[in-house]
Amino acid sequence: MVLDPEKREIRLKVVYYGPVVSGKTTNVVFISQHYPGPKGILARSEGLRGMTVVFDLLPIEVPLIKGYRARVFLYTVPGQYFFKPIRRIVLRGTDGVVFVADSQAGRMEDNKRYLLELFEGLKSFGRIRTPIVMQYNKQDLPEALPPKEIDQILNPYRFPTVPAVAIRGRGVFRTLELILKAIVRVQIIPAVRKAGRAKTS
Ligand SMILES: Nc1nc2c(ncn2[C@@H]2O[C@H](COP(=O)(O)OP(=O)(O)OP(=O)(O)O)[C@@H](O)[C@H]2O)c(=O)[nH]1
Ligand SMILES: [Mg+2]
Repeated sequence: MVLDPEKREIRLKVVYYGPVVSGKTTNVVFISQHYPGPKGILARSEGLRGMTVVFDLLPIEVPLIKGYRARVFLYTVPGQYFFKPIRRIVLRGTDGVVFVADSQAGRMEDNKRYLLELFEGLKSFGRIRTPIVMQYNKQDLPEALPPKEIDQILNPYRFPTVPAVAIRGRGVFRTLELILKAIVRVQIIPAVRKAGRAKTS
């Protein structure tokens, strides 16, 4: 996070993380098409069958806190396994993570593996306390497990969860709202207070 008290500006990074074809890009595409506030252009790096090869990036402006202009940079990681080093690089400096899990029963091992990889990545940057929101995507598919069952498998940590059908936009903005709220609570409010104290002392 960058907080500039002179310009009254905050810059944040949110990363959509998760296994291959879980729907990370679909989330960001939906936001780019339907977000009503100010937004930039979605930059996509599309490879074979639409799979991400480096990252996607969408900048949006969100009224997060009074008196500050908050610019939020939404990134997705490439989910194909061999892009692990790229996922690590994209994760650097993130203020919050949306973990997009694929709800289908057969994808639980993959979800677990990527969640552990995410923890490993955050740990390597000393950021293990980064806020995380779990999105259980593809709830429309016949093989999808109900959110409560997925919680038992993936979420003993009790991160906030959102069931979703990203392809139809279901759950997409709710997920974004939850991760931004968590970032405001954990990072922005303390940082704004600190900046205020620095000014008055
Ligand atoms: N049925 C269904 N399909 C979905 C849903 N969300 C995404 N998809 C489809 O799943 C496929 C992969 O979606 P992407 O958003 O490209 O997945 P990704 O996580 O960005 O994949 P990588 O970039 O390879 O990591 C696409 O064909 C999407 O249309 C959903 O909620 N339900
Ligand atoms: Mg993608």
